[in-house]
Amino acid sequence: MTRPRIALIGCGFFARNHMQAWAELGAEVIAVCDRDLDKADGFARDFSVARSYQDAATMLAEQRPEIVDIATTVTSHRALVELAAGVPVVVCQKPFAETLADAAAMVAACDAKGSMLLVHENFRWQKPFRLLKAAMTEIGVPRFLRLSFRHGHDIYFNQPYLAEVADLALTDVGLHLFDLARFLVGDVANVHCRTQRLNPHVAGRDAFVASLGHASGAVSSVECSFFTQRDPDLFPQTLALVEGDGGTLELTAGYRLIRHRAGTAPENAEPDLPVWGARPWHGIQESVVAFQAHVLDVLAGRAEPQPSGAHNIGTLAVTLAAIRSASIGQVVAVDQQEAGPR
Ligand code: NAD
Ligand code: 89Y
Repeated sequence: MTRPRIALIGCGFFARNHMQAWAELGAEVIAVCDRDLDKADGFARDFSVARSYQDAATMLAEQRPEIVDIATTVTSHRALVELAAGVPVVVCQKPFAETLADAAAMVAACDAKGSMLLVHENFRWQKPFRLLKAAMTEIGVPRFLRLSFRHGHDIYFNQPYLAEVADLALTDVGLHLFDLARFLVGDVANVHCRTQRLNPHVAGRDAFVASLGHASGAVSSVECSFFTQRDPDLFPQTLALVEGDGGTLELTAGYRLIRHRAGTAPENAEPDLPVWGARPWHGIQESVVAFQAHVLDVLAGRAEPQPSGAHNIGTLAVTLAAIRSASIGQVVAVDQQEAGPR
């Protein structure tokens, strides 16, 4: 089979992981683009890419890729996804959109042109969560989920723009956690959320605690903090506990998957360190490889998008409901029409 032609838009901090993962998978990035041409030229040099561009429209018209990998920040997503519609597979980084209207427009644009749209939602592709999801067949119907992402890692060093985001915790990692909750337990009907602003050096609310009511009647407790002082620091691990009718599973610090059953030893769920990776980011980097392998499967017709843009509208709806709940101090219903398919 010939190697699919991939074009990447946005040559910033996180896109380096995309590029390394495409290389590890033997996939060919034929062109890269950044509105800052020096960055695009730098990527082309570092990753031996034939062409670099400053303008995404020109790149797409000249290169006719089969996959467009959009690795820019959220404000550019709608225009770039609408531009890319018509390419067989379009991948957009998270946060997918700032509003449900933008997200719906992106899904509609891709549907109209026959493109498959995925959101680069890699937390569900992390090894601990792949294992946890598989193990859930052992515990019956899930009734309670706890997810906890709490650390003090200096995320602002690589991603300085995060220091200016008003609802930082909810829109940067909260949406990953809400996607995990939907992946593990199913649709969310309503949410109650409290936010905190803890780090005096950042502008936004950098911690939250949310209680999710699932359509099934299950309940999730989801929390995130970017200002937790502990040594060793847990970044970027998400701790989890799932209780089902027939048993309990837990992901604990140090990437251990525990089956709370007599005589069962913990399973090592630590992601491999990619040859190009670095600790502690391997927890995320390995999932980029897993997610992008899935994108290749989608292009080849071997898999359905996980998650699709349409599914991610529902995750955005939960995130926006959590922001509203925190601002009004009440439980907020997640409109099921806006919540999209599972
Ligand atoms: P960044 O600012 O370092 O890089 C973004 C790049 O996109 C910049 O170089 C910018 O010039 C370029 N760009 C913006 N608009 C463009 C346009 N219209 N055309 C061409 N280039 C354009 O940002 P980053 O830290 O790499 O983050 C990118 C996205 O990745 C963010 O949305 C962030 O939330 C996400 N991210 C995801 C994960 C994850 O685990 N999934 C981790 C980190 C970051
Ligand atoms: O942007 C965030 C993400 O998606 O994963 C971790 C991160 O890089 C910093 O919080």
